[in-house]
Amino acid sequence: MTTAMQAADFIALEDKHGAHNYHPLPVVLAKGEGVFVWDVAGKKYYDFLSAYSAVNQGHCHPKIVQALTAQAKTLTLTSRAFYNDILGRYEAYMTNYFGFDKILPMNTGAEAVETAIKLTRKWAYEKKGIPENEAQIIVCENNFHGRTTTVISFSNDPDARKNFGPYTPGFIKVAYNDIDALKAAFDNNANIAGFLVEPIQGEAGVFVPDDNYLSQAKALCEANDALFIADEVQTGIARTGRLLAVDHENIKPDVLILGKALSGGAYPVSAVLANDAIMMVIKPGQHGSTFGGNPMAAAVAMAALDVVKDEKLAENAQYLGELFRKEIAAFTASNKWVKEVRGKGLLNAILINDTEDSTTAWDICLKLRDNGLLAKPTHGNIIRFAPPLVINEAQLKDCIAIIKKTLEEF
Ligand code: IF1
Repeated sequence: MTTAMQAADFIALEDKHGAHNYHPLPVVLAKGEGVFVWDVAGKKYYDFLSAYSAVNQGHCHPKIVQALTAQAKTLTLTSRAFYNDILGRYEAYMTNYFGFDKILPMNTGAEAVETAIKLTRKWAYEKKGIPENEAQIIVCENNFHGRTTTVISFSNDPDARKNFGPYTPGFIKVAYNDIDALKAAFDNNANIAGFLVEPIQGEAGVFVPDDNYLSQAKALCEANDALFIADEVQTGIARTGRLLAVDHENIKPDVLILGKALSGGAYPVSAVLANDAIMMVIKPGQHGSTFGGNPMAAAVAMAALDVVKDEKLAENAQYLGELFRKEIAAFTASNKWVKEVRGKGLLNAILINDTEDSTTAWDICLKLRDNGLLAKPTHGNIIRFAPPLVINEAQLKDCIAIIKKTLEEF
């Protein structure tokens, strides 16, 4: 009789047979439901990472699982060589839901970012008249937009880019949340095609820009005939308390990038949305993907977005996010480990009172795990807190108590 495999056995398998491109928190998960996950020993945890904001609708949401399994038994993939009976419906659903003329469906967030870059460049050459191969896209310092070679070409994180060169040219970096820096970039460069920005910088450590930064940036793009490209892969789908983070400033991006919770974490689904004047520069055969817009993705994404509306996840994130920040902010006054809490909706982070290279944030996350809450540091001394948006007030208060208890005992 083989004894049940223990956590250490699963970790050993990954260590031996898997690339070491991650350093996971030592916990081995076996089940997820709503805001909870269970490890292989049956211990229950609150998931406060939500798979990097992909599981906004909660783990294994029945409506999403139902859509996934029904489609899986019917038609999983046709490729775009042929039409099928669900892609058009999905495209109509998405363009109506987000208010754009067209959607270009992809699979991962990085692929959608790459698609947005290609679209912006092609628009710049064919509509704006920028000389071919001269297009520049402005990006922000400390950005995170994915792991492909072009995307890491404009990263300033040494881990993300070192020894992956040569790098893709055509990007200008400006300080985040600095309108003067953005204006100077426009004034000092002729061939700006667009400005690619995260409405909140997630991986950098949940940096929320000043009110009106995004609307001023959008105005600068308009004044310079450049595209405002919003990467809402992490901040979108109700995470920050509105359907999109840009909705807090009531601005409409020229190009919208979605991923992660677009599928509720049940399947890789991403998308780029834009109006015809931009999207129609891409002609048949000029861009694509084997799985882009596949029937599974279409079925899952429509169910996942229904859940966002039906269960009022944005409103819930807005209300509980304010409660979370208020409680933790009050706590910082009496606890030496927490210097600051920041965020919007249920995308929050605490700044730990230690140096960037200390293991304190990691050690605190190990204690949080022992106390039944899973979270992970982003950079050095910052711990991100992002539970599924289906969390209720009682559960959130329970989690706040766990966080306070852990920090008091630390
Ligand atoms: C990792 C966090 C990082 C993203 C934004 C595009 C993508 C992401 C704003 C690419 C992906 C993931 C990637 C994952 C960790 C996680 C992450 F901030 F969300 F925690 F790294 F910044 N735009 N973010 O946040 O989407 O290709 O991954 O589907 O790579 O370690 P993807």
